[in-house]
Amino acid sequence: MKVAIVSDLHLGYERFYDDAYTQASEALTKASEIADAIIIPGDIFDFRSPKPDVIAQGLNIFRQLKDKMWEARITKYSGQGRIFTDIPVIAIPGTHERRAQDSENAVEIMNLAGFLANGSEATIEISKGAEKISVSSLGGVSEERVKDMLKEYSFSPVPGQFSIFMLHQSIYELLPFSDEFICYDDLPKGFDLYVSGHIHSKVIAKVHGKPFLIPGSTVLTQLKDGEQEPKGFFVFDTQTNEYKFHEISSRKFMVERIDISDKDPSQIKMEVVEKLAKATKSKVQNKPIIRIVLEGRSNESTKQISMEISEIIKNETNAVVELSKGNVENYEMESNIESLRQKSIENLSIKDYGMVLFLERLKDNNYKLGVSASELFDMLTADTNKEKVIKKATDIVLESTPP
Ligand SMILES: [Mn+2]
Repeated sequence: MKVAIVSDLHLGYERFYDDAYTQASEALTKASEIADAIIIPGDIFDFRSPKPDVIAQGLNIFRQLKDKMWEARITKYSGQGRIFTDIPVIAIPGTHERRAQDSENAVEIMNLAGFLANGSEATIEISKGAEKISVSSLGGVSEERVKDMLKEYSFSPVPGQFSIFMLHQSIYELLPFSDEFICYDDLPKGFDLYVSGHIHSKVIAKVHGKPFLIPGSTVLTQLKDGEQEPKGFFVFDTQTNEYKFHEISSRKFMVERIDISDKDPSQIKMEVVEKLAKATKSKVQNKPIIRIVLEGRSNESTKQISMEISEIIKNETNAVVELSKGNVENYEMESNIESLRQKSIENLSIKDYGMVLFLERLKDNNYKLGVSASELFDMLTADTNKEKVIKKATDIVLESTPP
């Protein structure tokens, strides 16, 4: 059976709203043409409570999948919830969709509508002719709870079937900055394929000797170095154990680094002009995004240099250009661990980055209340009404903390 892995569609992502929709649509349509089944390891939506317009985008895309004549079908569901379709499209909620317990997430709404099967904390069997495969999944949970959840559900492969394990979590080997993150070794043993979302650039690794795949997001979100590679999805063939990455036509993103050390502004300006000319040489339908990163040390003030470059950027019509001078001030070599950590942080969304800072701050202050730190973070970011969330969080903290 051919299984497509499409992840982190981020429908509703404000900065590239149209890209998010068209690229998600292209990825899923292409996947449905090539594959017998589609699995989605989280973040279909960019928000925990997507607006009706964004839900409508989701319904539009998934309705087309529903209308396809699938030969493969879901033939068994083992889990606590219920599913309402037998089409082989299985998804789990990710970080961006995760909500406090007892409130419905958008993936469950799609499940209730029968547009996909919510695979969270369940094992789903898909059959095509005589071949049966199974997909076991843990929906995205807070990082403190993930180890307990894995223990609680003690996922195991289905004997005699090609078995896939799907999740949406930070993995320590890829994001080494919290002891709470699970390691590859913490994943349940015995599966034939491991699949995760959450990280927005492509990852190919091995877990317990078997392939571990993250396709990355279908839309540009963070404008970090790792997002320069083409977007797309994996298709895994369970018969041959081979897999292939299929590209989609995503907006191009380029990072151009310019070392400003010992150069005067006119030299730097010229380099910027040259880099932009080169980057926009081939004409494409969607204007590419180019991030110019200034590096090094200069005697000229960076403000002066930025001003000069801003002029060029304003006049560029073939691209969307961004200027970043983050590396100018602190150019000294950092320790290896610190630089690895910084690099990993670059792969996080703003929300996750906020959570990292929040967790670190709590740790520094010896936080030990009855509510886990990331649950507290979730509560505090659940609503835009500050007083309401603070009151609710205080109530829960006081209730659950032993005197
Ligand atoms: Mn994501």
